[in-house]
Amino acid sequence: MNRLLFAAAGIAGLLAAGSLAAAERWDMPMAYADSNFHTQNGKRFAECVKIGTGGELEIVVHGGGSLFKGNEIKRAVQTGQAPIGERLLSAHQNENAVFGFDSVPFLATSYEDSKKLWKAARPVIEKILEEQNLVLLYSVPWPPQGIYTKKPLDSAADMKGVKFRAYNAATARLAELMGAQPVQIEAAELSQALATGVAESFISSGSTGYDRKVWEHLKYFYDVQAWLPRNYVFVNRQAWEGVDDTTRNVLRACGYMAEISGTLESELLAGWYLQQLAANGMKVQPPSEQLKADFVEIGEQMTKEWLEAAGDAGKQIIETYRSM
Ligand code: PCA
Repeated sequence: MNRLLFAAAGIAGLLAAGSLAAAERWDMPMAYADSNFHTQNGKRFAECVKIGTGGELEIVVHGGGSLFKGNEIKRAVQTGQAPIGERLLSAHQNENAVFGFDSVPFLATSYEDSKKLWKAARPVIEKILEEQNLVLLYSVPWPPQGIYTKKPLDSAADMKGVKFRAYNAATARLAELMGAQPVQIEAAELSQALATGVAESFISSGSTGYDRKVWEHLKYFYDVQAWLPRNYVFVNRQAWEGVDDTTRNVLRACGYMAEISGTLESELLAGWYLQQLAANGMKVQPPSEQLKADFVEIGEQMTKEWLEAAGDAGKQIIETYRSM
């Protein structure tokens, strides 16, 4: 009898422990539209983690800046208000110029080069994030960046006085160097900014133009292919240390796969997005010789400025990248 009671108590104890362990749920704020490929990739990552941990860790993705706005996400994860999140990496360029390695004009303009540049930069970025209480999991690039305008653009001089939506320090500086007026706006607010005239032009991928249906307000897309900026996914250190080794391994493995599949998808969709802009009435074209020459000049200036601001860490990234 005693033995039976003991066994029953043991089973009850195990069940209680089991149900406690299964209760882990992580909210994952993301800044971009629910339908965006980064957000969809994040959802597949969450599914992978759920399956890999047998349901012990459930990650719930909140797209479109619905839980925290884009510019709040990093802080929220650093302070543990959210255990995991995704953000545009170069958005932190103001805080540390090194975060803008992927927005140096014409440094890496293809997917192949973007992967190399990330390989060179990753250990440096990982270390900076570590000092900020964050664990880096994975990163996926946006398609190449081009210029959206209302009017035809033949040279940089045509941008004089134009209200230019910026998403990081590099895009704000680009606006300045073209004589345009930079205004920082999150992608989630872009359609409204164009509708109300707060912004009249911007640089971004075909992906964001498609997500935000910018053909309702703008007419031209110039396929400049200036750079491929990255989103990255990161975890609060205490949350990371609060789960067991097996869970951390699953997070790493799913992150690894999410980086590969997300990057492939970005590349596969890049051309399709531009076709969609054209199908919706936009003129999608390469830049004129003059515009190209102007961008090269502006790009050289921005590269010089970035190298000065990013110091030794920046130099190390570029040297490693060039040696690959
Ligand atoms: N889309 C994001 C960043 C880069 C991109 O292609 C945006 O415009 O906010």
